[in-house]
Amino acid sequence: MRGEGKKGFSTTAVHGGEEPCPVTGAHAVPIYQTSTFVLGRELPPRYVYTRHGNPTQEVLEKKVALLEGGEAALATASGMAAILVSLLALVEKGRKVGCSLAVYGGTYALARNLLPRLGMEVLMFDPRRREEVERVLGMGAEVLFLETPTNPTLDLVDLREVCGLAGEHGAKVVVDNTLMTPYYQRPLELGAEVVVHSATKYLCGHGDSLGGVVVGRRELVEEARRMLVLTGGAISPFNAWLIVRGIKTLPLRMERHSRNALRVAEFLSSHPRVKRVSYPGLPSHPQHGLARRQMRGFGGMLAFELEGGMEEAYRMMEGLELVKCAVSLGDVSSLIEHPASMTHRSLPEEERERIGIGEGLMRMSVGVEDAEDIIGDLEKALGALG
Ligand code: LCS
Repeated sequence: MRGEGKKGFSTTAVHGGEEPCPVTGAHAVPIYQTSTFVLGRELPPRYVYTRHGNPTQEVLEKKVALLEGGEAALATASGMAAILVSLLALVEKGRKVGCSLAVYGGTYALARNLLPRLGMEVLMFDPRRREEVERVLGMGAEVLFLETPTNPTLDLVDLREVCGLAGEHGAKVVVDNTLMTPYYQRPLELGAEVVVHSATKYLCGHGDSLGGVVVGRRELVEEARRMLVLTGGAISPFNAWLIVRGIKTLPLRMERHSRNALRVAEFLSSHPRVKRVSYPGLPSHPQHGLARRQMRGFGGMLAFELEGGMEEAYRMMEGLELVKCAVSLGDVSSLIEHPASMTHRSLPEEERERIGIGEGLMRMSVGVEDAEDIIGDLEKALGALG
């Protein structure tokens, strides 16, 4: 990860894309909380209007581009905006795009309901199965969109294999790297064309702002920027600043999230009320070998299944005190949710079942609290199920 003349990841997380303010010498990044910029004779002007670009947004863009190892990046108002403009930049009207079934429910709904209205032909597929990847490529998909690990089931997609197959067909792969972050996984190095993020999650890290990022080659990012200017998904300078601040501690937080998640996964695996635990860091995960090759750590997300279905899932969540029932993830606080009725309710039941989202499945974003306290809370709530 350390190239000629390049700094290490943690140094880049703290300093990348930043320089002292040339006017005041301020060391911390200034928040340019302005919608517009006074114009002179300079053509083209450096900044015009915050929907087109803003110096605080630019720091976030440069930092994430460096961390992902991409040429350029675009900051957006949310992860959904990042996904939309990256696909608008890559897929022409009438062309085909393959979208993984195993993605965040909002992404699924975007692919099913909005992209076809914009003239794209969407082919849903399961990227964990080689024959399905070959099927959609054979049908003419020019772009494949996927997440790994998948949300909420924490299955993995072999990025080298899928990007290799796509390359043989002249197709490009867009990877949503929200769950792992560039600290643990760098898809561009494995052959992806574009990386997108919901920066709302681990990049921000504190659950207090929405944001997104698109990373890739400069021309592609500039085309995504043109799409963003037209669709209006600019990030507010204050949210960009919160995410810049969050990224400074990304390596520290990811290590703690990961360590805590492994302990929680081990605890849940040994609990009699729990049928199955999915965490890439557990040797029992069917793709643990791939996880070790493809990722530098295992992250803070896990999924587990209760014997008693939805009723038991809700009873368990009601018994928790420290761990909060909420959607979203990547927060310093531990969060838990029920995908079938919350994040993934937009999927038809048969598609939910196909990708492993049963009525008893719970998704947990393990926070950075003391592991003993998180486990104590889970133990009490599971114990109360009787
Ligand atoms: N990609 C992934 C992997 C996500 O988990 C989410 C949101 C998005 C993109 C969209 O990002 P946003 O626009 O919200 O910044 N995931 C959520 C979740 O799991 N629960 O609530 C939101």
